[in-house]
Amino acid sequence: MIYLPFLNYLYRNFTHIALRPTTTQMVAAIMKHCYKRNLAVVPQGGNTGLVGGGTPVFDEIVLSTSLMDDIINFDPQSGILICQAGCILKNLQDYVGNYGFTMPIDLGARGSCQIGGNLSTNAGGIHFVRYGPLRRYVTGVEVVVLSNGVVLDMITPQPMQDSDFKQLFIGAEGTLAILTKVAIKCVETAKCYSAIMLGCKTHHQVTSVLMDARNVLGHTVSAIEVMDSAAVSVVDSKLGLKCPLSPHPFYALIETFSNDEDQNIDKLSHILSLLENKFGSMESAVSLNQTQLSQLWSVREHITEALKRDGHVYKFDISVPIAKYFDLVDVMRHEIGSYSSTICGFGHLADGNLHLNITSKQYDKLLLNRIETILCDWLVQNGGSISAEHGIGFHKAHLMHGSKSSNSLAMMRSIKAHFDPKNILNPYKVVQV
Ligand code: FAD
Ligand code: 2HG
Ligand code: ZN
Repeated sequence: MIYLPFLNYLYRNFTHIALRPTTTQMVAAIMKHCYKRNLAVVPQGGNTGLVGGGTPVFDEIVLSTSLMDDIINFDPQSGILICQAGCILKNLQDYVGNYGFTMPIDLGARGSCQIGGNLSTNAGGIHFVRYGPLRRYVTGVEVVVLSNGVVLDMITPQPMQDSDFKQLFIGAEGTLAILTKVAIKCVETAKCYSAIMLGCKTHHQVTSVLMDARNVLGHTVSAIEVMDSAAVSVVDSKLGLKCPLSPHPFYALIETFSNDEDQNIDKLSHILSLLENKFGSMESAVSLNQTQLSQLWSVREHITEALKRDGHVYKFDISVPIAKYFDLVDVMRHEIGSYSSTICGFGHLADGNLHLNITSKQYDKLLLNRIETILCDWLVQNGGSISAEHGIGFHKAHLMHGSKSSNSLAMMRSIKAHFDPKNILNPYKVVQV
């Protein structure tokens, strides 16, 4: 019996069988067998997903792509990378980096998550503000194994215009097919990366940072991240990592990359002076080299890990109007502050993507119900969606009706029934059939 890490309070989360094929043909053979015998399968990449999409709920077989990690081809002229779905993102970043290219996605789980998992969740990440959705870079191509074992090879030597239906499988969270190979257009690497961290006192200051950063940096902006003091404190208390700035209610982190380091620093300093003209002096720290850049990112990138050590984590990844970015965090503190340990907000401000995390000593079903009710009411009243970048998986499936019309849900179910008529591919996830 193989035990799988993560999320073990909510469902069984172990499997009797985990299979680790190395080729598309092996995946096809497994799916043919499972289709014949009505055996349910969970596709699993790096298992870093945060909505319970890649873990079994009852007795599903885990099909892991962790041994499907061959880089098949990289063309430095087109920037197109073709690889198996189990390649770890960081390995791909390093590989194409040798040719002066970068992957059009980056996220904290880069050292474990796989490109197949990134595409299946259509992951966002810290550079979304710069590159936009990952699906945009998938060049008309991939190999997909359907639930009955049929292989669809949509990898062509030259990228085609969108004449196929590959986009259906991107963001499908393993419910329609298993991605076995992908082809992605990489982007050219800029030479210099710089960042500034700013201590902010109010919500209004935080949103002003966003506007000024966008105006000054234009297309050279690569990240606009924020976190509140509760997020920073938990990283300090659980991991001993200190924030470079003194305590503030909020912190903003702006990153830029271009080919001119002096210009980067000048622009970051200009943002600071614009803000200081409006709000008076602000505490800040600017990175002048790679080590300092990593230090500025360190607290932000360790929040997820720190929260895991703070008890049971109720994790919400929502899209909200930017003007109300932190409002829901305040509402939660007011409504359930005395029943929880930590309530914090952080995330990708420029994308209106808030990570609301709440912890309590142990899993409490009543508390979860209360949080979900407050959250859904707030989203209805203020506009927003229950999922921004992590997907729906198992955790959010019962909340889908709040964000999608019944017609949309019916259409999703009929697409699912078409590709997976026996409902053996990642059942219980995304849409309830
Ligand atoms: P898994 O967790 O293994 O699976 C995720 C889903 O994809 C499951 O539904 C699974 O069934 C399906 N799947 C996996 N591989 C395949 C395949 N080959 N074919 C079909 N289906 C498949 N997400 C963001 O969007 N932005 C972030 O900034 C971000 N930061 C993170 C930081 C940390 C520290 C952590 C732990 C997670 C973060 N995530 C973030 C969550 C994110 O979804 C994942 O890290 C990543 O995209 C999932 O990849 P994975 O290989 O681990 O997939
Ligand atoms: C991030 O942006 C990830 O760091 C994880 O999306 C967010 O843990 C979370 O809630
Ligand atoms: Zn995120």
